[in-house]
Amino acid sequence: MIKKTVLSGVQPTGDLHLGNYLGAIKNFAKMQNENECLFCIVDLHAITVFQKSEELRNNTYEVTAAYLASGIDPKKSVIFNQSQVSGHAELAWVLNCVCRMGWLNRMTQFKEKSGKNSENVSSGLFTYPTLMAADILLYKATHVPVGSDQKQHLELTRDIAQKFNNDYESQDFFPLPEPYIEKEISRVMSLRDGTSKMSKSDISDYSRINLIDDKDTIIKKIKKSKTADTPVPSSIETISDMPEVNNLFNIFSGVTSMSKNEIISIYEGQNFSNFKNDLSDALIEKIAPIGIEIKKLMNDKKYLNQVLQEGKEKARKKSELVLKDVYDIVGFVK
Ligand code: AQP
Repeated sequence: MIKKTVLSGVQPTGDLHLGNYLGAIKNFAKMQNENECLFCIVDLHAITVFQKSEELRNNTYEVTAAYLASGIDPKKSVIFNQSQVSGHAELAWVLNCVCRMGWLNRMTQFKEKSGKNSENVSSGLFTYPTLMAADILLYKATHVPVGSDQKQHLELTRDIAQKFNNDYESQDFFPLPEPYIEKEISRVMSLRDGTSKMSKSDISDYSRINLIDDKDTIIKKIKKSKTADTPVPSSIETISDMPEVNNLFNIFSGVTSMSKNEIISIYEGQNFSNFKNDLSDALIEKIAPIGIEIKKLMNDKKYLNQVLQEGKEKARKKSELVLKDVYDIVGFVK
């Protein structure tokens, strides 16, 4: 059986949260046994919005530690930071020349992140999706585990790959990568507003569960999370119309193996406090050990550096072969 090549990345832009874990990282560890996996810390993406250098460095170590603490094994998967493999930036330039302005203009994440300020954000934020396409195509990755917010960028990656193959008459040179998106929990929402994505950059720490939150903090945040004045509803349909409640049900289901119907059958008709107590317990069981391990690893920079160093060597080796072929196809003289 031919192994799939899996690639994904997380930006070192702050403390990782439950959305990053359930939407993406949790799936990384599951995929590493049967596939060839590369997981990067996408520091080049992080600087599309200004980062203080000391914080960027620290966050890069923290994402590395979070990968390891979530079960990614550096013996099975390649873990590296993007800036250390120059092929990402080099291929991104070639793909910038393949990608059309009109395609980038349609990207909703750019519109959301730039808001009314689009004249004043970095041009890197605008071309972010072509760098993401380069991350994936540099390894000819076939599968990309991401949260649903990245689906549009994945579709663009496929369009760019297809156009490169057509323009340069190199049929099937780049495979068209498939997104791997968990259906049930592909978009974890804010604990304060069930219509906004849980996000590192939300100014309220009460909007998210961070992977490094301790037991008491998790309990406090779930206690304060928005629900309803009514008892727990008895049908999925009613819950679907209540964004914050629906989100807590999705989270409950994501950290246990219970379906939403099973959870409803336990709590229907009760007030929300029992539900919240049990949700906190489930989160503490799943998330707190990861947080403890992240903190332990953060005190062992020597080991984190060693993991990144070894990952860099492996990623460079693999990427150089693809980049060399790209340069040949494009017609760059060696
Ligand atoms: N709320 C979420 N629900 C499900 N998946 C999510 N992801 C992020 N937020 C959620 C997935 O996590 C992976 C890494 O994301 P990222 O850190 O590279 O960038 P992001 O999507 O921009 O995450 P944030 O937290 O919202 O960061 P800021 O606030 O800095 O923009 C991706 O696979 C993403 O889908």
